[in-house]
Amino acid sequence: MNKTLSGADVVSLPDDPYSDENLTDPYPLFERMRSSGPAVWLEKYGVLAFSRYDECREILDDYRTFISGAGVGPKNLHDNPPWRPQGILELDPPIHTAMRTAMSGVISPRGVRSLRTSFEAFAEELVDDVLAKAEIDGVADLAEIFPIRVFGDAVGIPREGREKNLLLHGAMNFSAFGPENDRHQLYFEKGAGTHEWVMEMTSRENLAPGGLGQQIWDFADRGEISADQAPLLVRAMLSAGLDTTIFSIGNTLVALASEPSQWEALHADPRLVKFAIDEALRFESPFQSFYRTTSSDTSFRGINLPAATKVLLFVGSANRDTAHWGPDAAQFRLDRQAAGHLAFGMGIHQCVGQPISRLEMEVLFTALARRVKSIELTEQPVPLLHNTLRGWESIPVRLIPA
Ligand code: OVM
Repeated sequence: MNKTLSGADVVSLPDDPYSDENLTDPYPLFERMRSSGPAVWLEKYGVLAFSRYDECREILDDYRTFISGAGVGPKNLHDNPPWRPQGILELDPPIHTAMRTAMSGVISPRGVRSLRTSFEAFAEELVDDVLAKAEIDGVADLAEIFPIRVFGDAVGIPREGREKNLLLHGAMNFSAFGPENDRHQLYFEKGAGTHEWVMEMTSRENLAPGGLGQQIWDFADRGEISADQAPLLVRAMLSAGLDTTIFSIGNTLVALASEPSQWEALHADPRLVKFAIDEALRFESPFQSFYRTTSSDTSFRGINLPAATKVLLFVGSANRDTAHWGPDAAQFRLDRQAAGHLAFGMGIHQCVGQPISRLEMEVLFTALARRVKSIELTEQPVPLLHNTLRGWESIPVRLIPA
C-alpha cells in the first residue's frame, strides 16, 4: 500500500517495529523497510521512517533542518513537556555548542588516556575471576560489572547505589526515545526514583576530585557553561554512558562467541580488538533508533515535510544496509572496514563519550583476547527487549583459558 505524502508516494507498512517479535529479530523488517524506498510510512505510529544508510546519514549531518531541540523521541518537546529538563542531547546550537565544548574538553582522547591504567588493572582482576569459574554469565559477570566500576569511578560518583540505580535509570532514559507502549511504561515504573538519585550524584559534593564530573564543574567555575548546565552534563554521562557500553560489550561477546574463527583470529592477534569493536557496533547497534524534527518546511528525497515533522531514524538498520556495506552486511567480519557506522550517530551530536566507551571495550577485550583461547555459548543467550536499545539479558558462556 502507498501513502501519498505531498510530493511523493511512500510505501505504507502496518508493521510494528516495537513488537516483541521485531525487537527480538529486527532485521527482516529492516530489510523490507529498506527495499520499500528511501522512506516508509509506519501506519501504527503515523510517522515517516528512514532505514537506509545514505538517508540516515544525510539527515544526521543536517542538524539545521533536522533538529534535536524538539526531542529525539516521538514527542515534540516544543508542544509537550519533557519528562525531565532537556540536556545536551535534546538541544540545538548555540546552547548545544557551549555544552558540547565543555563535554568534549573533558572527554577528549587525550583527556581519557590517563584512565587506561586503572581500567586495565580492573580488567585483569575481572578476567582472573571469570577464568576461575567453569561457566559465567557474560552480562552480569563481565558486561555490567566492568563499566559500572570503571566508568563510575572515572566520573567520580560514590560506589554505593550504582548497581541499583544506574541500569534502571538508563533503561528508563532510553525508553523515552521510543513509543509510549507497555514496555515504555514498565521501564518507567522500574526506574522510579532513579532519576532523583542520578541528579543527586551530579552535585559537586558527590563528585570525586579530578574525576570527569568535577572537571565539568570546573568549566562552570570558569564561566564557560552555566551552573545549571553542569549537572545536565554530568547527568548525560551517567545516563548515556552505561547501558550503551554494557550492551556493546555483550553484543561483541555474542558475535565473537558465535563465530569461533573470529575469536581465534582475535586471540592470535589482540591488536584486532579495535576492529572487532567497531564491527560489533555496526553489526548489532546498541542504540537502534531515535528521531529528529524538521525546523522549517523542507523537502527530502522529493517528500515535502512541513515544519515540526518528526522523522524516525533506524540506525540499526542503516548499519546493515547492503547498498552501503555490501552483500555480506548481515555477517560479522573482523576484516571489514566498519568505520562510518552510525552506532554512535553522526554529525554534531555524535556520541561525545566514544573515547571512554572505546577505551573500556578495548581494555576489556584485549585482556580477554590474550587470556582466553576460546568462548563457547553453553545456552542460547536471552535477549533483552527494549524499544530503543539492543542487547542481552544473559549470555551463558564457558571461557577456555589460553
Ligand atoms: C542526558 C543524555 C544525554 C545524551 C544522551 C542521552 C542517549 C541522555 O542528558 O541525560 O541518552
